[in-house]
Amino acid sequence: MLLAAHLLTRFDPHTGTIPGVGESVRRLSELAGYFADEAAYGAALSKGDPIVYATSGAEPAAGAGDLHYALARLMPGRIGGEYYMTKGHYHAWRPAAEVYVGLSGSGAMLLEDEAGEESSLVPLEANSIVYVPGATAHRTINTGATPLVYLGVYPAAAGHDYGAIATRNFRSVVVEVNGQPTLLDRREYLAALGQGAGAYRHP
Ligand code: PAN
Ligand code: ZN
Repeated sequence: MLLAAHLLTRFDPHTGTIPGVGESVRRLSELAGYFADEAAYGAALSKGDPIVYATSGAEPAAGAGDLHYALARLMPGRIGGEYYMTKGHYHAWRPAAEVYVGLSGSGAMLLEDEAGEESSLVPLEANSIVYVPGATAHRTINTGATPLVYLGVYPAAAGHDYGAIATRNFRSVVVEVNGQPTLLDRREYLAALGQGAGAYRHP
């Protein structure tokens, strides 16, 4: 049955908001343990608890062939050298892929396979589409000076598994080096920060 109310959604591509739909907000305090530089994280939090990102989801239907989608607005900023980013996750149903469409701002997606052997940094900005294959951990990073706004579309059955990333994080970090977004091995970055490999929780 076609339910007209579910067929059309208008949104603001500069704010990533859907008029009349509430946002789910992630503040800096909810990202404890995600940023590599613990001293910089503590210092930033002592000054305030800003919104790092906000999402507005739509779940029109939940049948086997249905799709869900979410708009997100990721704010610009850094913790130490590391750019503001999302928590990142696998889909609970591992085969579920996702399509990301960049709407405004500029950033990148950090993608990692589950075996922990491959990391890719793929640009995400207006007029770009990133395909996230199944069984791939995905995190969005804002490398620009304005909010990064994007749309993600995924199977209704995907589900979100945050546990693996919350426990061991991504193997790579994206940090600003000489003004450029740079993909570095987490272990090496932690060593350079003087935090040692003890703070690196990937097996
Ligand atoms: C996106 C993400 C969004 C927020 O809609 O949910 O970027 O990131 P986290 O969920 O990692 O906090 C998506 O990938 N949905 O599947
Ligand atoms: Zn996802």
